Amino acid sequence: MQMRRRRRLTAAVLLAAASTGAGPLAPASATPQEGGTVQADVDGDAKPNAVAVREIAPDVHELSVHAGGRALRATFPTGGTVPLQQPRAVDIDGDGRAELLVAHGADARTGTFNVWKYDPARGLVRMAAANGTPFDVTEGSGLSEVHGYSCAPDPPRPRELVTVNVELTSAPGETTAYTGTRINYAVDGDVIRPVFRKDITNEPRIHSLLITNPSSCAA
Ligand SMILES: [Ca+2]
Ligand SMILES: [Ca+2]
Repeated sequence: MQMRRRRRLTAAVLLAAASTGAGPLAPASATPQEGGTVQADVDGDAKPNAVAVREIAPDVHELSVHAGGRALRATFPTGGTVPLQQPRAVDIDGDGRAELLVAHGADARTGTFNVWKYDPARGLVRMAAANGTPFDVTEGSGLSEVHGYSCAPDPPRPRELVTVNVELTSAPGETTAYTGTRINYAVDGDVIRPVFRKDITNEPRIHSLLITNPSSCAA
């Protein structure tokens, strides 16, 4: 399991090194695959903006957003062959402007997403962790691991993104128990910073700390 985690972290580092963020269109493949278009208000004017993801090469996807009278595009590498998914419109800071969760990695049980936002001056911006690497959100569960996200309204504080990432730490034959973290994050410009961390140690799957509700992040 640790090996798997290291591979995932290594992939994230490689992705950060290889990524160019918003950039020119990559050469289109012969048969681009469409991931579907969703509507999200990325600029906060109460009118929907068209948002889409498509595959332009076997390991390159393109995010496109129509906003400010322009069609904005950003390409990004995926961690191998990643099935196309519709982008997810979320509002992780509660400011009325949608951020976009865009899948860039997947395995049998989990999907990994980057967070993008629209900036009127800069176009599409991929949000980063405090160390500058693209911020990842992982979702998916099996017996061996649980990953999820929520948003936590906590007045008077703004809405915060909450992630849960735990792994099975009980031995075979024992009651299943998980260990990992539940972390609250706040948006600070382009950076998603941790503001509260709760360690989870040998808790059952039904423990409230392991429960997430992605729909609570809806834009
Ligand atoms: Ca809009
Ligand atoms: Ca927002």
